[in-house]
Amino acid sequence: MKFVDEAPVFVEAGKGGNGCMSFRREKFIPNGGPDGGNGGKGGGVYVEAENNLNTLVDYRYQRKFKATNGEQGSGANCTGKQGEDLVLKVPVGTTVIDEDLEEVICDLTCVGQRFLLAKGGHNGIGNSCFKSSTNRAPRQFTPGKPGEERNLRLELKVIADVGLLGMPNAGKSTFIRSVSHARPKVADYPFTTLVPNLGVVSVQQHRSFVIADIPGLIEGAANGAGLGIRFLKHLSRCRVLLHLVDVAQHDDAAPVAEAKAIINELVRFSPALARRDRWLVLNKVDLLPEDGRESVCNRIVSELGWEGSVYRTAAINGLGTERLCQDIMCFIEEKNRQEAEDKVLARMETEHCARVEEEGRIRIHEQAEQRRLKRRHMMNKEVQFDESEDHCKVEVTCTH
Ligand SMILES: Nc1nc2c(ncn2[C@@H]2O[C@H](COP(=O)(O)OP(=O)(O)OP(=O)(O)O)[C@@H](O)[C@H]2O)c(=O)[nH]1
Ligand SMILES: [Mg+2]
Repeated sequence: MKFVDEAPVFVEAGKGGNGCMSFRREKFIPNGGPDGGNGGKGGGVYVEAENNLNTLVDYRYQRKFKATNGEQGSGANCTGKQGEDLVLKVPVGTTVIDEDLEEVICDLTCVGQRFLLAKGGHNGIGNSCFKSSTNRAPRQFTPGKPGEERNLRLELKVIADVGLLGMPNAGKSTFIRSVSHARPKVADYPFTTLVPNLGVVSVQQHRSFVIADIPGLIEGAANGAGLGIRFLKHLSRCRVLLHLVDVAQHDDAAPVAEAKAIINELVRFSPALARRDRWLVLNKVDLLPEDGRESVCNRIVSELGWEGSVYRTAAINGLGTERLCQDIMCFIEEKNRQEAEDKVLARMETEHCARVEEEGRIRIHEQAEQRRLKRRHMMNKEVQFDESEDHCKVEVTCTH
């Protein structure tokens, strides 16, 4: 199935049904009086988080969603039928943004959460509601009101506790395969992974966390190189990031240079994301000679000036991965405990996530804008080129 993590949609709630103007007309009942019923309310548009959805692929082709209108009221004081609500089912982790106001409307973080996106129009009032002692035969009635309309953008962020970060071929997918039951493709060429993959790591019974493998980053990703930086948004809610570095490369300087490039891209994407807890994972140590392993790893750490946690792993055979997973589990549990006890901390964490998302959104938007300008520039160039070709042809025909 195609992984779609962004979709623009247009939602329109149903219009309220008109009120009815009618008078009771029956044999032997003179002056039956007004009996026009009210219209039905228009249906609203809701969004709801569903458990067994993983992508926004359902919103890729259908972009317009309209709830049904309320029906018109009728005689004999009959109220029109209400419009049916429309519920857009989305995966957990979806954020709904108002495109026109650039405002987050809601964030669906658990199954079953539901939000109203567009309110159905009010129903019109029938003439029987206007009767009074002084107005016994009212001819007034009101029309139904139109439903709300909104231009929205659905954005999905996979919900994971741990995010993998690194250059293509660093061994991210191999790592997730070795610690979970996820089976992303692994190959020795760059950009094997094109969409995020999730895996559940079970450390013990009832102790597990979710890990996300995202496509590799390269230098210049913030300017659109490789697959760009848009997948970094999936790391915005992770508790900890694992920065995987391939330590066994032909060029001794490459691991440090690549790690610096990744940090640079991370900062350019979102300084708040760069401040998240990040652990350095020196992968592929099995390819280093056993006696020189320690010194190579130490050199990389010191050249990077890394002060946080460092792990040495060989994802291909599971060397060092178990201890790393144990430490991650303890770290996540400790963070959860602290946040449960300290509400201020929990609020700061939520605000931090929101900041990462906001910064990321701005960056992705800028990148999309740059791409659009570039494309327009190229098209203009092509048109100019075509025109100059036509001139040449004309000149040739003239000389003949
Ligand atoms: N020897 C050795 N090879 C590894 C290790 N980890 C990964 N590899 C190999 O490195 C290559 C790339 O691994 P992947 O897991 O696809 O790398 P990735 O980071 O997911 O790459 P992209 O999906 O392209 O971003 C594969 O040929 C793996 O077999 C390791 O610990 N030791
Ligand atoms: Mg991969």
